[in-house]
Amino acid sequence: MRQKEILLQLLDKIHQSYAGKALVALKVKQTIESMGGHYINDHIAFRTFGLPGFGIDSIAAPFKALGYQKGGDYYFEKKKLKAIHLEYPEDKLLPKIFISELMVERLSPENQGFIRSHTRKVDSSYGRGVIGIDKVNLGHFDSIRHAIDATFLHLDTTPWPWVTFEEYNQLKEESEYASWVAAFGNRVNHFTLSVHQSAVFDDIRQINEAVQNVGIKLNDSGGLIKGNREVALEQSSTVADRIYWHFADERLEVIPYAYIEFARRFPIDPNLPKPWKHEDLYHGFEELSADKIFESTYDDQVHRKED
Ligand code: OOG
Ligand code: NI
Repeated sequence: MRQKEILLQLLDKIHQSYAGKALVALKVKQTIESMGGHYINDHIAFRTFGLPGFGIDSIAAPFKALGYQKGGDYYFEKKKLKAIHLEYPEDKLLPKIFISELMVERLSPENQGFIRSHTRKVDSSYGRGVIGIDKVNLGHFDSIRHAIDATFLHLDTTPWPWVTFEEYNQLKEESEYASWVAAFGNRVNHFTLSVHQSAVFDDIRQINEAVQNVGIKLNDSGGLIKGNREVALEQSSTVADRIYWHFADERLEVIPYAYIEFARRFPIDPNLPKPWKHEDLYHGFEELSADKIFESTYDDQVHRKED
C-alpha cells in the first residue's frame, strides 16, 4: 500500500468519525450540494493538552510520517494556546491540518493537577493509536507504523477514561478548551469548506446567508466574517452542534461538540490579476481570526440567542 493511499484512508476515517456525529456538517453539505456547489475541504483541526506525549507533536507525528510538513506557528495568549499547521507539499488539494495545544502549566494548580493525573490514567491496553487502519497492510512502512502506534489520535474514544460531569464543569469554568479536550480527547472539531473551490459561491457572505436560511446559527464573535482581503483569508463558522456524550458512571450529557467552517483564501499579492490558481493563494492561518473561531464550541456562542 502506498503512503498516499494510507493517508487518504486516514483522512477518510477522520471524516467519517466527525460527520457521523456533527449533524450540522451534514446539513451544510446538503445545502451546498442542493445549490450545485462542491464541498472541498480546506483544513481540519485537532485540540490537545500540551503535556509530554499528548501535545501538538503527538498528532503531528503520523501526518508527518505520511508526508505532511510543518507550516506556520500561532500563539493565543489569553486562551493559553499554541498552534501549528501542517501542509502536504506535493498535493495542495489535500487538507491542511491545524493542531493546537493548551499550555497546561498556565492553569490553576487544581485544574493542572487534575489534567496531569487524569492523563496518566492512559494505559497501553486502552488502545493507543486506535485509528482503524489495517496495520497488516502497512507492510514494511515501519516509520508509519511506529508513528501510528505512538499517536494519541483516537477516533471513537478518548485516550484516557471518561471524566465525570463535575470534573468537566470544573475545567470549563477556567477553560472551555480544556473541558472540551478532557471530554472528547483528540477528535477532530471541524472540517472547513473551501469557498473559492465551491464552484457556486465567490463571496463568503453568500455561503453565510445560504446556511442561515436553513436555520443554522453562525459564530458571531468578532463579527460573522473574520479576516479580510488584506490578510488574504476570510473565515466564518457555525456554532458547534450539541450532542449526547459519555461521562464517567455511565452518564450521558448534552455538550457542544463540532462545527463547520468556511474559508476563502486570496493571493498574498493584492495586485495579482485573476484567474488565481490554487498555488497563488495564501495557505496559512490568521491568529486574530483563529482566536474567535475557537469560540465556536464555547457556551457564549452555542447558547447565544439570535436577535
Ligand atoms: C481551531 C480554531 C482555529 C482556524 O481555522 O483559524 C481555526 C479550533 O477550534 O480548535 O480553525
Ligand atoms: Ni479552522
